[in-house]
Amino acid sequence: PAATITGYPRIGRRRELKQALEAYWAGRSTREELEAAAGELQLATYRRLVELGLGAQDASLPAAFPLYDQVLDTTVALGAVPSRFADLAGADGRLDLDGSFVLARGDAGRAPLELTKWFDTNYHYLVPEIGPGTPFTASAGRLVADVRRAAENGFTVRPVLVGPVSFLLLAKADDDAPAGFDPLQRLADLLPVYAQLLGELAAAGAPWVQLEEPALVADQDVPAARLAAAVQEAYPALTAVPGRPRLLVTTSYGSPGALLRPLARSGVEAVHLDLVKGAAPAPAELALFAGEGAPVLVAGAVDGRNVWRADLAGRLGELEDLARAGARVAVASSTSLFHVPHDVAEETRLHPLLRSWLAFADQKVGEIVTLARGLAAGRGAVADRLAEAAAARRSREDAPGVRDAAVRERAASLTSAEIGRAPAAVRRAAQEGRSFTASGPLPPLPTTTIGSFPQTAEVRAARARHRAGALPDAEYEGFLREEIERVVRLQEELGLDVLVHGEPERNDMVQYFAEHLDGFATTVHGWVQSYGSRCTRPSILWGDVSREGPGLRGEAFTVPWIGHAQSLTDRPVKGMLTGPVTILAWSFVRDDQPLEQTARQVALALRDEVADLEAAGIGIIQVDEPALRELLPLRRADQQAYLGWSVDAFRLATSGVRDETQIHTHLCYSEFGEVVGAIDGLDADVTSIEAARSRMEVLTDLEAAGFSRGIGPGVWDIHSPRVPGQEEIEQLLERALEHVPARTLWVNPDCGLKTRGYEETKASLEHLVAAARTARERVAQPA
Ligand code: THG
Ligand code: ZN
Repeated sequence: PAATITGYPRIGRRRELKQALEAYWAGRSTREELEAAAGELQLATYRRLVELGLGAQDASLPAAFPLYDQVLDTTVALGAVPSRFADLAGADGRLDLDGSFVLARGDAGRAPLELTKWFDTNYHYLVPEIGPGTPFTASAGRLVADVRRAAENGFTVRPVLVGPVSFLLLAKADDDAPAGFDPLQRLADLLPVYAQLLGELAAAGAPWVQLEEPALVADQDVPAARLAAAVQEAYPALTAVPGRPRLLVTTSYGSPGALLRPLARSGVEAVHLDLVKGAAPAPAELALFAGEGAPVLVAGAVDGRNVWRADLAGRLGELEDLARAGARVAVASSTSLFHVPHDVAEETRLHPLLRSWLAFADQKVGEIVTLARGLAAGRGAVADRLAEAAAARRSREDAPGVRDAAVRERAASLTSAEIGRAPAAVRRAAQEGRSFTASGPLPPLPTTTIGSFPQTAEVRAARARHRAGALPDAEYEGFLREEIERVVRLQEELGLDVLVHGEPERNDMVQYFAEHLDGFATTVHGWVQSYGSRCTRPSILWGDVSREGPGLRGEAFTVPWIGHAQSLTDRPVKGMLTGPVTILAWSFVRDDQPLEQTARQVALALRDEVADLEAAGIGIIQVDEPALRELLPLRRADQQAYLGWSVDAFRLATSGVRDETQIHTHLCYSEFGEVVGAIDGLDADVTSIEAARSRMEVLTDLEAAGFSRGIGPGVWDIHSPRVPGQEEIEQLLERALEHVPARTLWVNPDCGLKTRGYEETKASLEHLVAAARTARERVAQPA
């Protein structure tokens, strides 16, 4: 195909897949109804893509419709059933749809597969668990059914699987595996299963199959030579399969570097490169795509991860260069388009000028088709499209708000004094024993929560009614104030030491900030899958950021809620903000300046909010950075620079306060080991982290790094509805005290309580407070 995409949003323009899945899980629909809804969504997608210009019969349509997750689907297709789920497999060793949902969601006795971030994105995949004895059984049923359904409706499609090398690199060793086992050791066992799948797909009428190998663009724990050997083992073996379909191997999210050569020389018919995140191929790499028998270079020229219209003329120039060097070139998206929403035409409430700058999935397909036509038929054939795209980009350059002189001046005139606080020890002396409020100083091992309290159906309904105009501002505000009061009283009853207001006014920890800062826009239908049926609506950061925009007047927007909570109680209420890096990570960010510069602007706006909270008498302020690890570059060589600016942005946001004001931060979803130095560099007085599930293992890393600030390792895993017992929490605290001195240990859950119910929240927090009291008595005993 001359034009293709490597994937498309699966959730549906109106989140039809989410509704169908959740109805099925809730027992409100049958499996047949779920399958019918999913099948209809597939056909609607093909029809739409053909309408947008992709070929109906040349295998340019990817058949990539996982109901939950693409890695899970490959796990199922390979019959790689983890040992702890072995009973779910049929006599033929295969998992059916319900079995796959148990892997995804767990059941009464079993935790689901672990969810982990997919490369440097906000998508989470289900981690395969592979041991020396994990069975592999080709299970092509769903893939074949998808190919046939498409064919019956006139579409020749290209099935998609995670490729064998990435599948094993994305997996973890299962619980039964011996120490030192690494899933890549199973490559030779896996290849015959892929071979069989390829054969069955060819027989079903698929002329091409897409194998995704994104793990090749990231530095791995596995040595580079071993990776190269794995590629050299896998792909020649697959291309030797008789009667196989043609193979397209994709390498999204970066550059495969030295692994490109063995891949391109393996006999596969096409290799996809990400030309947005990755570098343009060097001449020696380009040569791999020239001449008899060379693969097609599927050029990922249109950004699959961001929402800006492409510079079509510039991109076409690059494609022409590739073709001139002798490569056979097809045009594609840089990654699957499932990282962006369906269609910008749905966003009728966006400012028309901003809307004219944007391309969501459907617009991007149009761009790809235009580039392919321009490449084949010459620029003249697409001159009007190129001109339109150029005009949109020019209008962005000098539109009001994109560059704000005051914001730029402020960011440019920053001095290093503005990102530093007094030494941590000086601050600790000022904070220890301080009476933050009339209730007196904090006890040792103070208890607190991460910030959000359960978002009940009532809270969500009130927000929805307010948004729809059915609940007047004053009534909505009154409702929120009552909700805050309820949450404050509950925390007082539970005996927590540092309270929170519970965040009932916030829909999402980023979107809420985007709605209150200048330079951001939010969407109505711009849902993007985060995991399974869960979605977020990333905000669009399009201009210079400040609190000073029209309608904002520079006013603090969190102080009214947090200040209200503080007015209700003698105990200290912790102010809650989302940090600059997380705001960037979970938004679509402008692409016309370095991320570092955008981070600084967001940090300055937050710095103003921090100052206002402090001035309003809030003595403890938490700035969350759960996504700090997420943006960590996939190549080690790039990581230091990122950690430098991201840590600076956090410090810029938080360092404007007095010594006695205590700054907290919260991190989660992380393999902390890689960013321990950065956690220390944030220079927060207290850091709460996810730790319950790993039974405090992360403390070993922090201890080894010499971390000496306040630390709150989570003692309640809030990702599960299970209520931890008091004794269990006491044991976790005892373990924590082996690594952390009592004077710096805090007691808190793993994460916010937004997704929990009140019943388990009350019970768990009762146990947490009681366990902290017991531990406190123990550490108070003179040694
Ligand atoms: N906000 C944003 N990104 C995130 C998280 C977040 N990324 C990481 C992590 N948290 C992802 N987790 C979730 C958890 C729950 C939901 C989405 C992502 C969720 N979404 C609702 C749904 O799909 O039904 C919609 C929420 C809404 O109405 O706004 O439950 O916290 N940005
Ligand atoms: Zn968290």
